[in-house]
Amino acid sequence: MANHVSLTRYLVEQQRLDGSIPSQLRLLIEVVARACKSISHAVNKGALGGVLGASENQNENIQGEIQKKLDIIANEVLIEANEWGGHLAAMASEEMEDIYVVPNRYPQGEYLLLFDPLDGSSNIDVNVSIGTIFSVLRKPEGAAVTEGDFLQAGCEQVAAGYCVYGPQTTLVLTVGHGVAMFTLDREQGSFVLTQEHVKVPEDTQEFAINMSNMRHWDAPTRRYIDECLDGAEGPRGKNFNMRWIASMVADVHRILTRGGVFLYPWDKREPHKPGKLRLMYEANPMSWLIEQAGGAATNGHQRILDIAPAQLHQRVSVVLGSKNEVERLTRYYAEAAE
Ligand code: P6P
Repeated sequence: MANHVSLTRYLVEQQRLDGSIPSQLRLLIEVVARACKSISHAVNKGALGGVLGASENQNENIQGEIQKKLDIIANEVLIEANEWGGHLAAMASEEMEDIYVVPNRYPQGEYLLLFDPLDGSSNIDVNVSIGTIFSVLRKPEGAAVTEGDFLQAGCEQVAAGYCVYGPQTTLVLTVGHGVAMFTLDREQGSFVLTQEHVKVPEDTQEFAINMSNMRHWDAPTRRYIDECLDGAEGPRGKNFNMRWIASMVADVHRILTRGGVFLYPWDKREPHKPGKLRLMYEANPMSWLIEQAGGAATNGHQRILDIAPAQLHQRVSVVLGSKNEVERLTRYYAEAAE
């Protein structure tokens, strides 16, 4: 079906297959895709668009990170694109402390949208790939939407994906029946299906981790990476390559494209934090994509999609990618706990 099939046609045909994409969800995904197209145009302008660098007042987001101009632009684009359509009840964003309830002047829908509007934003000013990550949940039955309605495990997602702004702008999506990739055709101004039934090889010789944190890691992570570095002469009997783009969207896209294992583990720098990455709008959508492509995703101890969230912006350790590597590291954690 990958012969210049548009995103809309793909979603309509998925709906025909098994009714898994009600019209409101199809509209939601199409609106998010159009917002990503706008973000892509803003990112591509770079210095010419006056959008590089930190935000005017250098304010920090809920994560304690200085917001970039493009962080704020991307967040506003997603809010403005999605608030009026009648498909959403509320939104949550890495860039906003509280949820954003659809204003009363617009119809309320049955879905909740969560996003990291521009992940990897430290790479914006050095022209390295960044991206938008999104996750869709159903709004629980009941009265007015609250933050508690968002606190659902990742296995409750009904759609998840990201848009990577790199040499190509590519939207990667799952609605629970595998992973499909759509490349932005700038001449047509639309996303075109360029790959479906994406598969992550179960084995790999490529790991992604920020090695500068090595002295802060716990024993299982240290054991796993040391064995990779020992190469063919070591217990793994094969050599490993390393990549670290410091942009989760770019690292995950590489893993979905050619395999690999991505690690952002707990470390001693901030021992009270379970990890750096955020569960609800980074780890959950990326973990579902990876599992839908035949990979695995844990926090070292349990399946990420089974984690019951306690807070909207809570963090989590992440090990995801080629199934056999994720299972090996998760086994090392279990052995260390014995
Ligand atoms: P570090 C980007 O800020 C991000 O949230 C992920 O996209 C990325 O994988 C990670 O943080 C990079 O973290 O500590 O290597 O800069």
